[in-house]
Amino acid sequence: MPHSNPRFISRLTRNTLALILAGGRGSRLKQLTTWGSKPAVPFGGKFRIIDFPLSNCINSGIRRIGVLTQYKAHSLILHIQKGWGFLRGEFGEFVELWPAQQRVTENSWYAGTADAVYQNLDIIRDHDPDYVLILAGDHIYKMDYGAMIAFHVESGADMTVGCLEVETERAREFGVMEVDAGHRVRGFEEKPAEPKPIPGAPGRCFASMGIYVFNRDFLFEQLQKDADTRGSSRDFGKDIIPSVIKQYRVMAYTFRDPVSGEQAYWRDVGTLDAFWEANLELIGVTPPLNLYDKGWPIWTYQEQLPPAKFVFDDEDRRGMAVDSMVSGGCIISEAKVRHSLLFSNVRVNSFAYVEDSVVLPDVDIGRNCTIRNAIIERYCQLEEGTVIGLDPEADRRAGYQVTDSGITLVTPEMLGQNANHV
Ligand code: ADQ
Ligand code: ADP
Repeated sequence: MPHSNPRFISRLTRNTLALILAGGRGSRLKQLTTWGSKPAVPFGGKFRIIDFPLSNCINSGIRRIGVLTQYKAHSLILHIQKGWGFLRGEFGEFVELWPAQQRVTENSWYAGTADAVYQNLDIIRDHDPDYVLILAGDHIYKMDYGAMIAFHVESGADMTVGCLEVETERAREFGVMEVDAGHRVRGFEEKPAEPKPIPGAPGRCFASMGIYVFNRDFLFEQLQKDADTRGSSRDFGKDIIPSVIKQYRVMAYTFRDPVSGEQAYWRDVGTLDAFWEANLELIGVTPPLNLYDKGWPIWTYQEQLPPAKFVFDDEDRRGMAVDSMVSGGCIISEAKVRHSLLFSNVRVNSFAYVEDSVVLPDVDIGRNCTIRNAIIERYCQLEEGTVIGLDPEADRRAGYQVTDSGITLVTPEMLGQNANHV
């Protein structure tokens, strides 16, 4: 089978152009996206969410990548300019930023995801790829796209949709597909009120991951057709997929862990609770997402920082972190950190206690602070003795955001502080 021939796959990935849709705000992340889009939100100590699809492309051998930006793209643009410029132009490799162009009419902004791609059609045409891989910039997962593109080609598809099995209760957040025994998509509903379960698997649905492989010409035709359709919201999930499945060959590729064959790790960290949980999950002894896997490195941009430092005077006043991840530039000085993830350049000062918390970069936690079940946004300066996460009502009175499950978000604005938001 050509499928199992790695040369065959590398030929496919080399002729693929990846487009990462990085324009969404992700408003459910509340104040975490006040200053930037969801793909730019920090994750896992030293990464940003977009580093995952970008690294997946590089690791899959896809080295022609356009990042489509829109909403508050400044920090995303800086991150990509600083960190992702290492590809070799002379080999035809690139990561390019394609900002919202407003090219179609003077005053129309991107409507939906399909419009974002449509507005860049002439750039895509110039690159002349065989396949276009459309990705979301806001999911955390490690996936070899080569296998999906090979599946697409071997099954003779016009378009292939990446999918996962999810529980019916969660399926309302996704595009839900009906798939026949030959993996062909027979039905598709975007965010249905009553998701159709998988036959023979009650309680489970096929959910679209929002990632697609298109044959180039088919993509061009369908985007043009959609652009000419009055009333279309110009969205792959809402408009394009439901309209093409009847006439064309649209296949479903199920994303599985390549080793175990089981459901693979995939997270849409779209809410504060999901963000908190997905970050803290990384700490475990056998985390569902292994960032230490040399076979699938996650690349990022990070400034050079000194090592994390733990300062103590004597046994009772030790600076320590246990069951935690602590990034470069952190100093834990006579303070205790338990089951927490500290991003870069966090200071935890004497007698402070941090537990079950996610602390974003450049935060200063003052002496005698107690922080639990919290997300502390970048640049917060917590004054001496601040208490967070012990009493949700007190947190709300203090102006913090508390989720229904009791995670407290604190941002510099809530503390009356100005921050440098880059
Ligand atoms: P959603 O995630 O709700 O559903 P959407 O909000 O359109 O879809 O975002 C998809 C991706 O595109 C995100 O990465 C977002 O940042 C980006 N994006 C959105 N509009 C953009 C624009 N105009 N320009 C650039 N980027 C843009 C989608 C599918 C569902 C599927 C889920 C899986 O529609 O069918 O189940 O993804 O999460
Ligand atoms: P989520 O559903 O993850 O909470 P949103 O509701 O913010 O995310 O996003 C829904 C859609 O609206 C996305 O396609 C996103 O790109 C778009 N969107 C949200 N806010 C803005 C904005 N300020 N400017 C442009 N597009 C936006």
